[in-house]
Amino acid sequence: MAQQKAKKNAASKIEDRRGTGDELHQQVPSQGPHDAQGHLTTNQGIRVADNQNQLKAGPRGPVLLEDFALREKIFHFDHERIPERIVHARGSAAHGYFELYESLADVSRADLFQRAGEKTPVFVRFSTVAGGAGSVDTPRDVRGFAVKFYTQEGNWDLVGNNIPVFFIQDALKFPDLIHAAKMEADRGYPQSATAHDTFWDFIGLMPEATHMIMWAMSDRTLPRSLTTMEGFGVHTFRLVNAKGQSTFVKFHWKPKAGLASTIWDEAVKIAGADPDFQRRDLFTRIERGDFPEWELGLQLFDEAFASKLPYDVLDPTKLIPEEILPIRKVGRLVLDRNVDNFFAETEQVAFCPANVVPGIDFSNDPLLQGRLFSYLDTQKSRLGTANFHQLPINAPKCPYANFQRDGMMQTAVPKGRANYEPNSLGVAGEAGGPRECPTTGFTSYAEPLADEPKQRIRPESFADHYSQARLFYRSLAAAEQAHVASAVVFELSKVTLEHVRSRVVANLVNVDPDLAQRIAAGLGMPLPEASPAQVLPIDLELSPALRIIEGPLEKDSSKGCVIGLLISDGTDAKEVAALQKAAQKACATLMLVAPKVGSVKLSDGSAIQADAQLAGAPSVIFDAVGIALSASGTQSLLKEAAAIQFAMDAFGHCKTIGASQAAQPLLDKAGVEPDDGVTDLGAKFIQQAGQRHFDREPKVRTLA
Ligand code: HDE
Repeated sequence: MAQQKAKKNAASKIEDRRGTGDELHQQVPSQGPHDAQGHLTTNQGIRVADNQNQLKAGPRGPVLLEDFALREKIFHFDHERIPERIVHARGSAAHGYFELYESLADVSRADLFQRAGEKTPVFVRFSTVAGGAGSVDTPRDVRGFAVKFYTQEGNWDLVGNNIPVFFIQDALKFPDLIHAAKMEADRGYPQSATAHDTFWDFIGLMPEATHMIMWAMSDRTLPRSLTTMEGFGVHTFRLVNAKGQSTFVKFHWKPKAGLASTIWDEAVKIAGADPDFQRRDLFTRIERGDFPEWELGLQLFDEAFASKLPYDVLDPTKLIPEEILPIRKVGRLVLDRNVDNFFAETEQVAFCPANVVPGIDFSNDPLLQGRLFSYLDTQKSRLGTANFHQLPINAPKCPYANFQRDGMMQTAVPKGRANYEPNSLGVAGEAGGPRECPTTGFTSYAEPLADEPKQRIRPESFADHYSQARLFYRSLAAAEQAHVASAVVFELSKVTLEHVRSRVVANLVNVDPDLAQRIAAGLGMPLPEASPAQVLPIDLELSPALRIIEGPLEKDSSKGCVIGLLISDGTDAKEVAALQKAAQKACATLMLVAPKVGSVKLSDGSAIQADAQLAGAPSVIFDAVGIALSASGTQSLLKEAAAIQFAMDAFGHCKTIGASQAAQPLLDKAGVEPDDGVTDLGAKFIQQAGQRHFDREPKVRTLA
């Protein structure tokens, strides 16, 4: 009786909340592997008696067609896959919240920007662009940084990247860019790599891509962790306040953990050691309570400011340096909950730049305008129905209601006769369905439009393709410039067509003749003449804020670092305990690496379990490495290539290395030379764990 009553209550609750996002969450049936009593059932709710054997005519006889449990199970399995995203297929995501520092009512009426201290739930998906869903995490590639804010006035999606500019100025060129970048049409390779003919052929013919190419060839496309990269909205957007006044805005995400990247050789080795390196890193960080955090920064400006800049703010290949327009930090984004189900959330989430809330609006950036069409369109193809907004991860968390009806996979059960508006079927106390809200609804900013002819034309203000490429390159630290030059040499060395190489280098002469010369020398080719530039580049004031190395956000603390400590039988027990304590104090994670995981006998006779086996935990997966070996431990590991490589790679990747005195022969064999980043296992080791020692780099590799 009580049970019946509870059931009835639940049913009427659902009815009361009809039309709200919450209700849709509740309507999605539980997809656990069993019913409420813990029984395994079919999708029709029929309890399954045997999940090990098909129904057969006798123990060795043929399988019977009537075995509905078998057919249902295999049928569903056969259809488990959906098309992957055409770009950004490989992604990792988490839940969290955005917390506002101060009211932004002066510039925006958006509800999430009104009350200091208020938290808005978010879902964030990071991605690579070119590779398929099963590709590796660390190719040289742009990273997507997409944030869905579930605000009280509907969903706002800020679908950005970790680079503040883009390859092209006009959305019409996007399919060409992506076709050129992805695996080549006839041969199906290379996957998730831009180092091939078709990509560079396209780039050489599209000088507008040059600024983005500088970023793509820099350390920005090799983030160490998804948590150590910036995010950018890229386009200029608008904020609109309650008085209808508009302010232009550029959105920035600044990582609290600082900026850190890998070295190319390291990224390549990580891809082999752990293809899921960044996905695992994000997941385990959140599991252990080390919640990734970014601050939301705004660059706010008006038409008058924009008109004084020597470039167009509607051109997505341009940025506004922080030194010229400071960033106002207005809130923080914290990721504190992992997904429960990768497919239901990370895979089925659908971001769309057209999802804006009242108080946030678009600009006329022609790339943004094209994006406004593309996302909904591709998602219909990917998720199979126009009702994908009903999926729990996509549904707003505020009430929503309209007269859109039916369609494939409709999960809502709208009631009543009226499915159109206006209608006059409402009875007393009931409205006959939802109605427009002229005051609180979304209204587009009433931008006055110029009286100009309809035409296909690129504005002259978009014509300078080189000045900002030069600004970026020249603003970098010397080590980063060397990385850019070497990256271009690497990529163009994979290009088999000589005219393609030559055209790219000719474009780069316009950026910086010295850079072009370094690249030409690295390729063993003569320096070509500069390609004809539509507009000759100018020297803009440099922006040191664009650097990672020696830049304002360069990671230098050990917080959040993962340190690998190589131990073996005989390792000093006190040293291990002291390092564990120091790492904990520094909010770093110390992972013990040993030849055998099960049990390592320390100097005091105690036994300890390692976290990873040496062969499966090369130093590339750690931010810094320690080598805590006894004399006998060192002797036995001198014959172990993985142990030598452990130290050699840490040195080659400019990481901090701490080592016991007894481990010296191993360091010698690995070619580790003394420098500032090579220490004993004392306090300095843990303190320096987050630092890279780029002064060392010329000793370990020839850079262009
Ligand atoms: Fe996207 N982009 N894009 N893009 N984009 C997609 O939408 C597109 C661009 C970005 O984690 C697709 O659902 C066009 C810039 C991210 O699910 C698709 C143009 C920026 C994600 C699409 C651009 C982005 C996407 C593929 C040029 C940074 C992944 C799957 C006009 C500001 C979101 C999908 C996620 C995904 C189209 C350019 C960011 C095809 C036409 C610029 C982070 O609709």
